[in-house]
Amino acid sequence: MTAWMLRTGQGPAHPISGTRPGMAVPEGVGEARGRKVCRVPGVLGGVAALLALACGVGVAHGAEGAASGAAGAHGASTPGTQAQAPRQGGGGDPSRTDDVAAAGGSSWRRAAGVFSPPGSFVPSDALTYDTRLVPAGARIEVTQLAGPSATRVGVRLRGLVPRRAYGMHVHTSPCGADPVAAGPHYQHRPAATADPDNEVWLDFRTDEAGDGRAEALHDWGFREGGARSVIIHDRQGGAGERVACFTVPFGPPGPVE
Ligand SMILES: [Cu+2]
Repeated sequence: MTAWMLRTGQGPAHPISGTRPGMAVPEGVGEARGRKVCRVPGVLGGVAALLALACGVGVAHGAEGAASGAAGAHGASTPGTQAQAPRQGGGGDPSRTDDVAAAGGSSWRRAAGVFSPPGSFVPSDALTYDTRLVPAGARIEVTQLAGPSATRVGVRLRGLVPRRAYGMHVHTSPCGADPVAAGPHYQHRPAATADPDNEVWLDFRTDEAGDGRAEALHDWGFREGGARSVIIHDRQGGAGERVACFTVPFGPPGPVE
């Protein structure tokens, strides 16, 4: 069973949990508390509640603390924002957490998981096909902010090989034991150019601790059900061996259905 929940994550209290009904969520809360600021491009800005959600929740890493979400779910019912009811994710992965929220014409989603090889005793939606490059226990977090006319996808990874370049894209199908199960790259214009404008490329380089992050912004949104995973590759660019996969239910523009 996958839990869909809004949770506080680590660190300071959730910025929304202290907000009374009728109060607008102040922008820049994360900044005021000295945390890393969550930057939302202007084209996606203007939805204060979502911005606060993206800043306040999105900074959490990995799937730790999944049990802390129940209490936070109520605190997040900001006016104009709706937390989504629990929804079945993929495969009954106990290490997985998913969040989803909507405000106005925008939606925000987050999925986090812990990598393990296919066929592991504990099933996972985050599969590593090469444990030298993506060790078992490495973590991934994917966020999607979908506005009416733009989509931002962000990824954070922990526990990979330090100071190494990895390639990454959004793919069309859920992950499977076979790396090819995730299908080809998602393309905005099908059968068109394979480049970062028509596809979602999330190439990144890890730091000395083996952590990495990437972000992609497009002025288009995903087709419903058309984008279902991210694949990590052994090299950057448009191709490369598939070394890991995480099933992510990317959504179309607009409010969460
Ligand atoms: Cu790919």
